[in-house]
Amino acid sequence: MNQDIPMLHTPIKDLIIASTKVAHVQLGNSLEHALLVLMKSGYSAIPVLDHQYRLHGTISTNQIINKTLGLERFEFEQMSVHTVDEVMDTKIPRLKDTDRFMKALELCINHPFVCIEDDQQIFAGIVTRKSILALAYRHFRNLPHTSA
Ligand code: 4BW
Repeated sequence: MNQDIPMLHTPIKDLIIASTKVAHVQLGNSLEHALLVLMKSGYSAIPVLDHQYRLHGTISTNQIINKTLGLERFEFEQMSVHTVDEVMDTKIPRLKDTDRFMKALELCINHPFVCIEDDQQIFAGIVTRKSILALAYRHFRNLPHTSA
């Protein structure tokens, strides 16, 4: 039955935001630097890469702020002491651009974006919930109307 739905055959390649356009931080960067990148890019979470562009995890504003939470105040000075390696989320879903669209669709239920990597674990970009929803919307909009 799935064979009848053209949307499901969309190559993941067609949905990728290329790595060059994705804001990211590197292993070893301070939390202060990561927060700056997050605030300047406007995104709430971004990938963490190493110098070879391999994907290690993602980091969010929330994780950084939580790390600075003291008993009675935010200890913002901690942001220059700690690095992204200490707080990043390493248990993240990953896709290859050869994976099926259904896999991306399923992962985007619980993740606002999913990172794409190649066979050498080199980061290739992201697929966002927005691009998946836009594709689904175009598909449903073009379906013939049924009378109620
Ligand atoms: O700066 C922004 N520009 C645009 N065009 N849209 C934005 C921006 N910031 C937020 N948005 C919108 C998008 O619709 O708000 C949604 C939630 O953003 P988020 O999660 O919580 O920062 C955005 O939805 P989306 O495009 O489906 O993106 C889902 C998530 O993917 C974002 C962010 O964590 C990540 N992301 C998207 N584009 C990115 C990126 N991370 C780094 N670089 C990019 N270019």
